Amino acid sequence: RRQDIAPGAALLRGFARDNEHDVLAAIDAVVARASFRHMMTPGGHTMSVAMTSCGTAGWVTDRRGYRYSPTDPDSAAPWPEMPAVLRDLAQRAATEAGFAGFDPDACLINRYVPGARMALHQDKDEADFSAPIVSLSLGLPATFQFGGMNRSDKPINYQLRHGDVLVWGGPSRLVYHGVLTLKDGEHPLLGRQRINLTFRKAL
Ligand code: MD3
Ligand code: FE
Repeated sequence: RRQDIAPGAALLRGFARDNEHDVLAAIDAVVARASFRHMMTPGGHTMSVAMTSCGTAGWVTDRRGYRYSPTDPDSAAPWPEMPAVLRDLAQRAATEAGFAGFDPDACLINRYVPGARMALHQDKDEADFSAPIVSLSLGLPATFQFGGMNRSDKPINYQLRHGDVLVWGGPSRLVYHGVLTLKDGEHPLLGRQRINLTFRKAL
């Protein structure tokens, strides 16, 4: 059930399969109040991945830079609360990976349609790197790239499928990572898309 892929990094295959319907309903409830949108990078490029958030803070990007915001810039309202079913899932996964006590305050929800990708990057906008990041993949499979501490380190590729959960902490917290261009396909529950949730301690 648990595959250790690097120090501090664990892959929990199919971890979210048993309550996938509750998880999807919780995501739908968030998206009903804070829609997916394509944000702009500080360099002026529109991201191919559409995003929204729930929790006390949400990750945003615009011409001013990357940051966590307590409000949705589209509505100026606070982000929707993090649904308990999602927070509990992230906490159970973190515990299984050796990070008991994980208390996420932000959940970034990424939507990929065929052709969307995420270039290699580090997640370093969070205040405290001692907390792990928990990621949940849903819908179409994707190839995830797990690199090293330098952008030039050759990444190892992993196929992520519906229900897989990854936990990144300790020495793996700041590794470069990305997602290759999503291939077309049809998922029985989600259709032609992949959704990825990342639970973070942002503040
Ligand atoms: C490794 N998302 O939102 S999740 C992101 O599938 C992001 O949407 C990808 O990278 C996605 O920032 C990958 C897996 C992941 C997330 C955070 C990490 C891997 C990580 C942080 C550190 C190391
Ligand atoms: Fe990331």
